[in-house]
Amino acid sequence: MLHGIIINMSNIIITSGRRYIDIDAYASMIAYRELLRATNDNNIIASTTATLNQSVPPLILNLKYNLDRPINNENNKYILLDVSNPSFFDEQIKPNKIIEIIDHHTGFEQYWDAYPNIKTQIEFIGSVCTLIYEKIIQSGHTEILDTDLCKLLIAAILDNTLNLKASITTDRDHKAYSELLKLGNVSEIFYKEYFSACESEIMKDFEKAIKDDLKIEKVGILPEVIGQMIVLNLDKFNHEKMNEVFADYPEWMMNVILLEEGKSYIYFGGGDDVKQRLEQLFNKKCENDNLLILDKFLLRKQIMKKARNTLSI
Ligand SMILES: [Mn+2]
Repeated sequence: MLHGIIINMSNIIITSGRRYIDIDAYASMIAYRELLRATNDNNIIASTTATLNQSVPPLILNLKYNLDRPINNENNKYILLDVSNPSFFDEQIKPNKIIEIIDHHTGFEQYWDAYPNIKTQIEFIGSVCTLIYEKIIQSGHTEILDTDLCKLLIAAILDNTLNLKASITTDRDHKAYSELLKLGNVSEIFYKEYFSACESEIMKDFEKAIKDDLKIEKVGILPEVIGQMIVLNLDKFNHEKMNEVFADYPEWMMNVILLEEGKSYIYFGGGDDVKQRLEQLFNKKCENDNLLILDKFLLRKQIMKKARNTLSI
């Protein structure tokens, strides 16, 4: 008898992207770990070597579920979530030890077709957490969906679909969201709590948050410098500080997405010329000399795409 000695057991490491990961990666890694622990005898670990970004505020870190420490072992097998582009994999992974990939970023489906031994699910959907939720339901292990695990999954769906208002949001995301609210007995205003917590993190260093995320690129008739910030509403937004960040740029715009209203507030600088160009691009009159409001929000990448397409006409 070999009591206490574990034979033929692997560590299965659930991980995600490198450098920075968001709430979708964080929550899906934890929830998938809980599912595999309920269905599998291996040692299941959810770990990252990346930094958690502002979408994982203390509100989330204080829930009862957390990530594990990375374990280095030759026999580790790896599952990758929320990433399928091999250039972005967590640095701890060994490429020949990958057993499964689940992602919602498209583009690498064919690449993975060449590796039939790796189980791959890549679907264009709002959040990887929606896919994990569906796996939990299909497995019949709904008992693992307690309030805290539901909150993790809900927060990820809210973040990745921008309060379920982004165009990438599917019916499956809506379904997962509403069922998770019920299963976890989570309040319908949890979205406010979650987004406010993220905003508080951003507002700790408002200027840095804008500067670190600037796109400086000449696209069509857009100003060359474009910032973006996603907030619940304008309550904590500091217009003075925003103007300071852009003071040195002759032309700029800042896409402030208001999740509650579902609108983009496009602040800009650069005078009448920029004003006219933006009015032309969006086919909409400005509110005043520094603001244009879009009734349905657009992400910066969508605005840049629109400007590129307009250019080619
Ligand atoms: Mn994601």
